[in-house]
Amino acid sequence: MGEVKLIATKQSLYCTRVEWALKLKGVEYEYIEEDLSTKSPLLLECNPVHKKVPVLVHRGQPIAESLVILEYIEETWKDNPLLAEDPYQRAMARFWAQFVGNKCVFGAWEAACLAEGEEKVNAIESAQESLAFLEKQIEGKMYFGGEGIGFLDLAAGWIPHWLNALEEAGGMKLLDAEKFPSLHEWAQNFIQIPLIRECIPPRDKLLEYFNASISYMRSLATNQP
Ligand SMILES: N[C@@H](CCC(=O)N[C@@H](CS)C(=O)NCC(=O)O)C(=O)O
Repeated sequence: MGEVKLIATKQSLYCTRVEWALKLKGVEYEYIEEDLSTKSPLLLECNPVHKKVPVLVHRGQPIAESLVILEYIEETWKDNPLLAEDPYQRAMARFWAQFVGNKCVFGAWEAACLAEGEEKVNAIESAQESLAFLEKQIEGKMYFGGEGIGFLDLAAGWIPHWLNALEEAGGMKLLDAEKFPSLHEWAQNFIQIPLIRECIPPRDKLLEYFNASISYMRSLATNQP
């Protein structure tokens, strides 16, 4: 299928979901670590619109945006399908994957960045409302994809590792095992899978990154006129 390159950073949940997909499909690829503090000419050339990682380059053609890349991988390498045959189920997997990015990731980030207070309590409540929707999706199932890891599992795969570190850095608990028993169990199982574990960044590095980012965001809020 030709040459595959992944421009990425190790700590990015968006990049890791792409690495997971490539590994699940058994696709060989060259990993190119990007330094986001000094973006490389390669990244700027491959993703001039957003200037973000991940970018997958297949046979010299760049593809950006992690969910778009997942779909490309799914359409290009047919082994170990990530999406069901049924169009409705495919549509639902895409819908919830977008929801994870738009509501769950951003909701958790917003709650983490707020210092203690009423606003933080409200943000935590709102982020948990989003997680409650995911809880409904995973109830009674081993994976969001059913019997095996699917599209939505990869999109939600940041929960066990990234969210866990973000909770510590942000001084909050979102994935409460009692409130979200099925999601909690899925997270515990998902992160134990060797192929999944293989790609995750060290927790201490993630925590360091979150602590620094949260301190910065809180300092901006404090210094607002
Ligand atoms: N919606 C994008 C988000 C990608 C993203 O936010 N990447 C971050 C790293 S986690 C990035 O490249 N940030 C650099 C920047 O914002 O300048 C996706 O799903 O791929």
